[in-house]
Amino acid sequence: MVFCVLRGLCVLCVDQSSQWPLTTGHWPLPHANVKAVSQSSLRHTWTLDEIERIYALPLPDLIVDAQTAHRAWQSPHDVQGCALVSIKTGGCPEDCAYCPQSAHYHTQVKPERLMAVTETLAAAELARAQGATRFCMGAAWRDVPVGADFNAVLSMVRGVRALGMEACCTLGMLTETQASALADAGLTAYNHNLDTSPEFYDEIITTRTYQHRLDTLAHVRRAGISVCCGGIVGMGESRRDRCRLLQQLATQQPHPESVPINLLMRVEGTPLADEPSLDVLELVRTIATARITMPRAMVRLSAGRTSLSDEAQALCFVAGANSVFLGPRLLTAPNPGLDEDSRLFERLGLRLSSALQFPATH
Ligand code: SAM
Ligand code: DTB
Ligand code: SF4
Repeated sequence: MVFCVLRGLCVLCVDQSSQWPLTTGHWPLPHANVKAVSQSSLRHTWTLDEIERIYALPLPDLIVDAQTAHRAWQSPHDVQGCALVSIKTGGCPEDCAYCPQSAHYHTQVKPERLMAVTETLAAAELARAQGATRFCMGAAWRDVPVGADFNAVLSMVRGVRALGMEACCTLGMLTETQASALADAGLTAYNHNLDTSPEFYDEIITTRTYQHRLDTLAHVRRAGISVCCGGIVGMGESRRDRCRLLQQLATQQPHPESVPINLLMRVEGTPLADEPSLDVLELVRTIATARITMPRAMVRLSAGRTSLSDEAQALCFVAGANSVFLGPRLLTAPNPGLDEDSRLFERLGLRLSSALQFPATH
């Protein structure tokens, strides 16, 4: 076995008390060996101080550690392609300060009713043909309405699974009963973001609490659905807030299976429209720290890619991002087109993975 070349000097190897990173120096290679290591060898005890020290490493050291973790736990050249469709757009009663779909703000988004099941499944089929393995359905709801709309969502989930794709939903708050109905329909993953640190949260959202979000995540987990949970950077939060968000995620047991990192898209009409742009290297550091502290997770470079150069995106992948949304639209905001992405992946020597993260029973 090969061990970390920085042994003794490396910030991760010096923590001799932890199970993960491994106590004898971290990340034996090749990654195939390490994949067999059970969930119990991942660390869930990260302190804020530890996360801040990792985040603030000299950039080359941070990247080496993130790449080492990436190669130990992930297939280094594969990128998961997820497709996103807004099945119910706009008119949301929540006041998330970043969101163009909130009814509290005047944006270009026109509210739309729930999309038909057939239309949704046609979009999923197209996404599959374009290389996506996961289909994510987003609804601008505070919580899921019981009745016909929820039944339609269950049909969408069943239909997406029947296409051989992973199905993900993001529908707002969920009760335990709704989570188990989604699980019974075959839902692979549920996306519900913590968005930011508990301390900064009230600056961004006042209509639901951090605890509400944690409760929904617990319901998802209990139903046996995989958790997709991350946040947004660039909303005016401090570096400490970004580290606190990562601590919230990395101390969950188990870690979220997917961690979307969104770069704020400043949308006209929202309170954050004029927020100064974030130093891109802060996004890179956030991704690298997510990769190091949650090495088994898919770290998704999510919203905001249209404002990044190819070189900035390259750094994000080098820092451990291994998933993106494919196609020219996210929910309501733009995203790089398929041609642009295939040119980018070609330039970087990366490929869209055809393997499912959860191939069998989810
Ligand atoms: N209504 C559901 C909810 O809030 O959970 C699902 C949809 S919501 C749009 C999903 C996530 O998109 C949010 O939690 C946020 O992280 C991200 N998002 C929304 N608007 C964004 C923006 N302008 N820039 C970056 N990320 C954004
Ligand atoms: C996530 O974390 N990012 C995606 C997905 N989960 C649902 C959504 C990004 C939304 C960007 C703004 C928009 O398209 O309206
Ligand atoms: Fe509604 Fe979700 Fe947008 Fe918040 S992020 S306003 S909950 S659609």
